[in-house]
Amino acid sequence: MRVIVNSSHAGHLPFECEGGEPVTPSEVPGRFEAIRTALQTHGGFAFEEPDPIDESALLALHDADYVAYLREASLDRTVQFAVPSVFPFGPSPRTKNAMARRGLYCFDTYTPITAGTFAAALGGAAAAIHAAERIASGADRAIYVLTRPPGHHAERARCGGYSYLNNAALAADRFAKLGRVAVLDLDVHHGNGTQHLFYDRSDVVTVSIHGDPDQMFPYFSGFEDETGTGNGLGFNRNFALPPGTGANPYRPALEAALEAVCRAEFLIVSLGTDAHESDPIGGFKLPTEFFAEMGQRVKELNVPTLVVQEGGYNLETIGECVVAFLRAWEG
Ligand code: SP5
Ligand code: ZN
Repeated sequence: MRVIVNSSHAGHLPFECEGGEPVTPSEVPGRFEAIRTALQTHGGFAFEEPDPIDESALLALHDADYVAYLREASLDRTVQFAVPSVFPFGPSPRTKNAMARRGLYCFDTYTPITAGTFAAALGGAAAAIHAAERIASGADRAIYVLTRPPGHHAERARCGGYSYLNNAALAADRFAKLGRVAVLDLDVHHGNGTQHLFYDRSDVVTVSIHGDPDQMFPYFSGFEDETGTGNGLGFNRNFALPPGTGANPYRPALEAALEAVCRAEFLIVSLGTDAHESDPIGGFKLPTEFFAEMGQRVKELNVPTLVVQEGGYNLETIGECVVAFLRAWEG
């Protein structure tokens, strides 16, 4: 299987602030290394770098002023970590003040902009777009995109949840020019960014299985009554499961989600492995074998598939979960 790797990831070294306190960051470069090592050890994966993309490729889904903010905040080294202290709610703020912009373009304090953030995020978008182009051209039937930071929480003009640019959504938007698209989000956190970007569109079906937002991040999005709006009504599905969910209660949600995406001509899987039983922040109880089962069920849909890495924070098990999922496409 072909793997498109975002080597620019390594410059993104986050700091994580929770409840006003610094906590050990979860979204670290070691995640990428652990997955790559597991894929190499398993064998059968061909690694490839993407061609660089121009920033303008992001504007299909992200606002130009947001992209400029990410670039400028990464270049501005008067602070080590750009983290919001104020969130300017209300009518569009008239100030261009740096402090106001941090909160204008971000919805949490988990998602700092550091010196390497923009380059790392841009590399992830390049990897996803490159993979989409290979699948669209028929060069590959399935591709895995190995990247960090993740993307599925990123909205049109807001970062959050360790995500800056929505890699999976950028790939989906490419595919949408060619046929029916579905995004299946298996990260334990709701893919709020992906839902938001396609909420009023019928050409990209968005389906997410995740921890109940009443009890888990991102809290403001991911409820089951969010089904789309306007032309997109009926084209978004959420499966919100309680914390502690294991394989048996997860399986019916998976089957319903597969039914919702099976008519797509192009499929994108936002693969977080943070629903694994060992994950330090996920709280679900899926064993490694269940990742193999999920990969197998997705493969059986027999749709060209782009698997994009999202979350997953246990460095000891993230690699085996990804390998288990991708094994279905072997040989
Ligand atoms: C892509 C993805 O999985 N984003 C998840 C963002 C969740 N952020 C909230 C995590 C709160 C956990 N706090 C404990 C931090 C210890 N490192
Ligand atoms: Zn997650």
